[in-house]
Amino acid sequence: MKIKAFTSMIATVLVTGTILAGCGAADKNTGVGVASPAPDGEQKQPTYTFRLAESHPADYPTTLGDKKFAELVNQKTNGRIKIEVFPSAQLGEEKAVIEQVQLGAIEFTRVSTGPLAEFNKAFGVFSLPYIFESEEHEWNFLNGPDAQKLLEGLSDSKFMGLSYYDSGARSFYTRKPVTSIEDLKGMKIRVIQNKVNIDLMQALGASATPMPYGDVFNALQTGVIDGAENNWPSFYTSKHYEQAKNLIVDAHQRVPEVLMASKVTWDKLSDADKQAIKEAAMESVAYQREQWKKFEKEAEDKVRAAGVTVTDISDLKPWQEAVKPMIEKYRSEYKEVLDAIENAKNM
Ligand code: GTR
Repeated sequence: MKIKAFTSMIATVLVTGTILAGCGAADKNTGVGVASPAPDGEQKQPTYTFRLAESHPADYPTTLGDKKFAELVNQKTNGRIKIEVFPSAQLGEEKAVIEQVQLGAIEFTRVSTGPLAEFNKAFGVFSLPYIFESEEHEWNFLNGPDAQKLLEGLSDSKFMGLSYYDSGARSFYTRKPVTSIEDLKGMKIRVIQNKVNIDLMQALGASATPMPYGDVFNALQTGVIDGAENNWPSFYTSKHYEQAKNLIVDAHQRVPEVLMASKVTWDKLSDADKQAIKEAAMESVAYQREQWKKFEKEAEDKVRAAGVTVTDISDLKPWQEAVKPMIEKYRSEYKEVLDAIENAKNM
């Protein structure tokens, strides 16, 4: 009797193991599990383990946002959906990750709207310079219906846009001092690869050198580039400030981050699970923004304490004038969104 029970237990384990192994193999690329039959013959709700790719270190504000999101998803699905956050570009550089997400090989990611613009042109609008006056202006827009529409439009590119995260403002940092727009002329500046950034550098008289984020430190060290641009937290955690010790705070772009899922993964989920994930993403935003505020200041203090020369610009006009023609060039393409951004100024 005992032996029989033991044998049937082994059989159950083997069968279950085979089902799980089988579905693991079949769905390896999407990580989507398959409902395993409950003992009474009813279908149990499926359990999933998904991966979320993040390029920043484990304690960076976007990563903390990702983790909060994962925690909320887990809570809302009673532990059925587990999202493992892989920080520090363990799953690849941003562009490669976005391609993998498009294919469904990686299920979730947090990326900048900078590289995303190469996959969904509408997101190029965020790379246009000086279109937001402040954090408040940017978030008035991001919390409004037009920014939401942009997220929804990601489904045309095989993504499911879930929420925006804060990314502050980007400014230039260089090996040699830059104190005015003239000093930038002829300099090789690393940019996130997208069409708008290339035009932006041209408008400022610099030469755009697109390359992955992870290559920038070496490129600065060896002099392949003269400078780059980013926000305080990235300038600090990437250690770029050790190689480019001059920062000019022109705050040319506010390029938000996006939390998104693969459409391949998304389409396999139940409506209830989709809802739980959407809610978790939206609820994680306040936490991410709090973390951002704290760390932005901390990063600035650390960089200043390390001896970086920080130049503030008293008059942004020459910078804004220089880029006017390029903004005009894009006006018809981004008309509706640019109008909405303009309107968000006075909300
Ligand atoms: C950071 C952003 C990253 C990455 C990086 C870059 O601000 O958070 O996702 O896009 O900039 O410059 O490549």
